[in-house]
Amino acid sequence: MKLSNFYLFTSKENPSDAHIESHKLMIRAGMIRQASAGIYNWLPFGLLALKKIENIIRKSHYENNINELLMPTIQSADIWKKSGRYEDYGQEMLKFLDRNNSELLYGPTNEEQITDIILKDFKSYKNFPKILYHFQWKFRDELRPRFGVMRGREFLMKDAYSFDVNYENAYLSYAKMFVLYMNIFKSLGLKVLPFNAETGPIGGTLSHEFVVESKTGESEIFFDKRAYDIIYETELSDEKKLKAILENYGNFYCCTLEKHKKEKFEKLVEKKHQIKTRGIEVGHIFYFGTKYSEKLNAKFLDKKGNTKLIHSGSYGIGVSRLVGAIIEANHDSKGIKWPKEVAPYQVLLINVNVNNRISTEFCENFYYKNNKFINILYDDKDDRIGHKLYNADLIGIPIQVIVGERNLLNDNIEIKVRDTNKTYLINKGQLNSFIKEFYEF
Ligand code: 5CA
Repeated sequence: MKLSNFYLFTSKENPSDAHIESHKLMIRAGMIRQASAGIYNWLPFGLLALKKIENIIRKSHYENNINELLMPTIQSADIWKKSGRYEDYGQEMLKFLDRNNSELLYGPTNEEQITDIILKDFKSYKNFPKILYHFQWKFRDELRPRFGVMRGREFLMKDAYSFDVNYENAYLSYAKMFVLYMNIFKSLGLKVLPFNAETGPIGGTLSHEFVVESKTGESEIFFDKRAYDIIYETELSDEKKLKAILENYGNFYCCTLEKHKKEKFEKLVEKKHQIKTRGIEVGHIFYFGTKYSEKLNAKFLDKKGNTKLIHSGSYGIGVSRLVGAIIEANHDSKGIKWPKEVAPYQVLLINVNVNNRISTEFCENFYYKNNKFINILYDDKDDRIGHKLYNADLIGIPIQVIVGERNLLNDNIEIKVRDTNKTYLINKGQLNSFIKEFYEF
């Protein structure tokens, strides 16, 4: 993309209503703009980041035989009345009538909707196990929407739902999603810990929250820092290992405020390993057994021909919140530092002076030759170099390639790696291999 074509409007001013760095930077880097309280327009740069994250998540589901579908944003009140949550969910649910006076709602989550889909299809134990998921915008009329996309009223969630014939198998699906989610967060370049958590309005008996440490996070967390040493990588088909990971993880104290017991924490965890801090919840998973299948009558025939209730769990990732969380964990005073895994562009090619024939010729040539293979944002605008470099640090593309006549006359090019803020002068012939090495492709 040429910057002259890109719809990118950055700003130097810190928005007065933004209190955390990720919110300020998302506004200043032209990623989002508020439409109304807790509701945002995703401008092209923001949307690129969101889609990048979405696609990384999608890929790992695809590789593990997990089905993507798409349920609507608008749901019928009928299924929520059956589950009992139409009243229980409270004021966070946005309810309205259509022209025929049918009661509708903007989905805050999808346990009822997905159960209503699968109960028409699952007949026999042979149909199990299955996991389905979608990416969909949710609406929750939060009392205090704040921190930009961190706590929005409208937000993008990736929610998955598992279906099994009994507790043992459902536990396995839960362990599979637990490990899958830890792997996904790692591939997004994020350091995440799972915490024992309350089940809240979703219900159920088993639940974990996935949290990124951050002083500005909304959750209070208490944990044994050795929990970071657990390795979660395993084949998701290896049932024994999956269960072992979930159980082994339980060896370390990791609790959110709701589950935290001060005496237990101090007794079980040596002082030097104790961490009390705050964090951002980027995912939350639940095992709720037959809670919804009972209410909505979702059954199947077992091997002996007996009618049984389906066992389920649900697994959410806050996709739009992740954009904020990634920036919260990766920035400095100048701007964003995208981890290479999720960067909306891989390279920012900066033409120091667009009126200079030598630098322009090099840039155009490099851009047209490589744009198909490397994701390049090409700053071809007629701006002062100071302004270009200021913007480059603000939008945080991992590699800045700075092309000016003076260096080119010595066959050199300047590169700045945004993560370390280190600059390198390299021979122009080595540019491609520098980029390839950096991204390991
Ligand atoms: N149905 C279950 C799991 S699929 C569910 O709704 N879980 S949840 O309520 O915990 O939400 C899942 C994730 O969505 C949270 O971990 C969080 O990352 C994100 N999320 C929840 N509320 C908001 C919000 N108001 N703004 C942004 N993200 C949110």
